[in-house]
Amino acid sequence: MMQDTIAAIATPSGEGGIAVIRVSGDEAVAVSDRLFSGKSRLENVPTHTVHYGFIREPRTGIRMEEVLVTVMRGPRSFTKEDVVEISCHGGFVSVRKVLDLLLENGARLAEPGEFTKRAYLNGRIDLSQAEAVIDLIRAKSDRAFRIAMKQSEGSLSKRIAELRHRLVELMAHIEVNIDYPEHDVEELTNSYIKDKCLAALEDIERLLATAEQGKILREGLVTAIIGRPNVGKSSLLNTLAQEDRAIVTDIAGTTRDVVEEYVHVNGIPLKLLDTAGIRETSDVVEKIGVEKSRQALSDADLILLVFNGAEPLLAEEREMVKELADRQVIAIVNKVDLPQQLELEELVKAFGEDRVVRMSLLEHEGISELEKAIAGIFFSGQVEANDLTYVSNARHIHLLKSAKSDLTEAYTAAEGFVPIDMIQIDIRNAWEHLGEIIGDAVSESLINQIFSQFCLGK
Ligand SMILES: Nc1nc2c(ncn2[C@@H]2O[C@H](COP(=O)(O)OP(=O)(O)OP(=O)(O)O)[C@@H](O)[C@H]2O)c(=O)[nH]1
Ligand SMILES: [Mg+2]
Repeated sequence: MMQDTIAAIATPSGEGGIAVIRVSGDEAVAVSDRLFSGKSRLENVPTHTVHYGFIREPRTGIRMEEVLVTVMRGPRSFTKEDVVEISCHGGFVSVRKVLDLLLENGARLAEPGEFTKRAYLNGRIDLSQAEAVIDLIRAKSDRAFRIAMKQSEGSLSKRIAELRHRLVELMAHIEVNIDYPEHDVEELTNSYIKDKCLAALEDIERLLATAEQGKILREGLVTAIIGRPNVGKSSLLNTLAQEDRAIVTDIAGTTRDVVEEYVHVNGIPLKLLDTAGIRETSDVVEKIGVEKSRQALSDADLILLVFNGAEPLLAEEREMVKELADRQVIAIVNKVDLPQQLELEELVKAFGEDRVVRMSLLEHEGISELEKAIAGIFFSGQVEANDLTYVSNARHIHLLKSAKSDLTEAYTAAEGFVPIDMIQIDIRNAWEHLGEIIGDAVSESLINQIFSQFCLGK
């Protein structure tokens, strides 16, 4: 079934300089040859070469497109099958025409993710690498991209394989002990099992510790800019976005709706939400805006709480400070270019010294201090900044947690002198759960579900 030849447009739809159609399968070269006319037939060209020519409608011989065709014979290709990539003009109609001709001449339209699925089924990449390809396509920041790239190269797979290898060794030891109790192998004491489980648990912990950061790098740290009217919230959004995204005026209550913008601070992606200033109001529109601000406030991972340094704290601001005591907050005291009236101590006491930043958005002061404070929060998880093996996929996190609980059980059992063949079962479960991350023994429906997340042509 996997032998049939598939084709799909590999580039996004719409106008572009060029568009690429990818064909993969046993017949990839033969099907392309039916349409292609150039200096030589594609079946005769060396692998990994590019050829100029035309796509012709085979029945009439009419030239449809001017193309460059790349031939990559398996197994040295993305799918390990014969692959032909046809680059043609970027207009939607011309690409579509070429694709239709391929489909009329022996290829079948690929399902979303089918190329990557073949790469997986043909053993070129494992499941976690395939999933990283999805992340690569969706990466919203340089950093997220680099992490996905690392994973697609197999950095997570390697860590998982090492872990599993050590569990196999442990299982083998236990096996020998069960089969030949008189055999003089390394004496298998409960403390030996406990040591091995503990070491594996530490590794799993370390991977799980990266999970939170990994998710943020993929999706952006949801950051709400909150404060009463006119303190400079929209000015802050514009400064961080480096463009005038939100309207700034000296009228209190300028922002009515939530304004969203993706920005990067020291490589950390933030999904910034500028909100309406929070105050009591009888204005119907503003009231809805304030409601939305409160919603953004409760959903946020990080809150940038903005104050006007030129005015003393109001009672409702004190209330807010108290309310947010157990959230991730950076207090921003804005307008330090004006004579100051705000008591800093109160904020320092509530949020801590390095979480209170004095700024003048008008004069562009304090920006690097704010960036430092944000990075401080992000990296407080103590992940080495250069260790790019992040776990960010919900499926991987779930499986790591399962393996963790299996090994914890094995450890407890060893402590309680439970018979070792019972302990063996827990260790095997952990080994299997870890295996599912890289696609060892996963069900077909799971594979289909994972690959259906891909876009067409990938
Ligand atoms: N002096 C001074 N004025 C500032 C500073 N930052 C912002 N402003 C001014 O403060 C006013 C309000 O700024 P905005 O950014 O619109 O404030 P906001 O918090 O979004 O206000 P709302 O949307 O009404 O809640 C504008 O006139 C800004 O020019 C600053 O650092 N110093
Ligand atoms: Mg505003």
